[in-house]
Amino acid sequence: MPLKLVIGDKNYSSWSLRAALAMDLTGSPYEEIKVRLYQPDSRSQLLSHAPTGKVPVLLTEEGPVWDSLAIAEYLAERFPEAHLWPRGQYARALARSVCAEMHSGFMALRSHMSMDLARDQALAEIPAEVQADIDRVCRLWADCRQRFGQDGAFLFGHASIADAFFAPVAARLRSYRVALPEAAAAYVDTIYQWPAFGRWYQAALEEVQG
Ligand SMILES: N[C@@H](CCC(=O)N[C@@H](CS)C(=O)NCC(=O)O)C(=O)O
Repeated sequence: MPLKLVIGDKNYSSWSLRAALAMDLTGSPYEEIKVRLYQPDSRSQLLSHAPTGKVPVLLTEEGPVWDSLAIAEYLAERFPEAHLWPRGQYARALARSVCAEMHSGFMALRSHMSMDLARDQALAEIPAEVQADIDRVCRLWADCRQRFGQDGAFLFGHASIADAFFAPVAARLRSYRVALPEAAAAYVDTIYQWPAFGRWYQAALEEVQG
């Protein structure tokens, strides 16, 4: 039985995108089950897959795994040869630190600039707390790239779970037309050139166009 990934709307569900990118990094085929969010039956459909009633959920032979971070860790363990985390103990620890920071932080950025891949419009004004989150993201990206990015254009050189976690942020910065330092703008380009992201992005645009 292939793994099944339960996701939400591709245009809006940033946590689903993270899990899908991590899944893609494994190179293993999987089945996608999409639950449209914000519909009258969304809640009951979501609850049929996992007790949290949220996406993403990974359906394994042994049962569901929910929450993007747990899914990423499960995939990294199940497909060790795919190196979903970077090589090197400290590189992995730093990658886990920035993923955890993303998972539990950047509240202002997340609430004022919710993911909307089809959007191409700046906010009228960027609140100070959002700008602080943006500045932190740019610093964090620069630090990872400077320390571990020599072998490629991703945060730790090759694409890893850290890029899966920050791809939705890159997408927000582009779709809300945020002015960025050169290195951060280059990283946003890297994400848009990532084939797995590109496929999700195209599907999101088609989803919104109906
Ligand atoms: N911490 C969770 C967050 C999951 C989450 O909030 N998912 C949203 C969509 S991106 C959701 O399922 N919303 C539906 C709802 O709350 O009813 C994770 O990392 O997977």
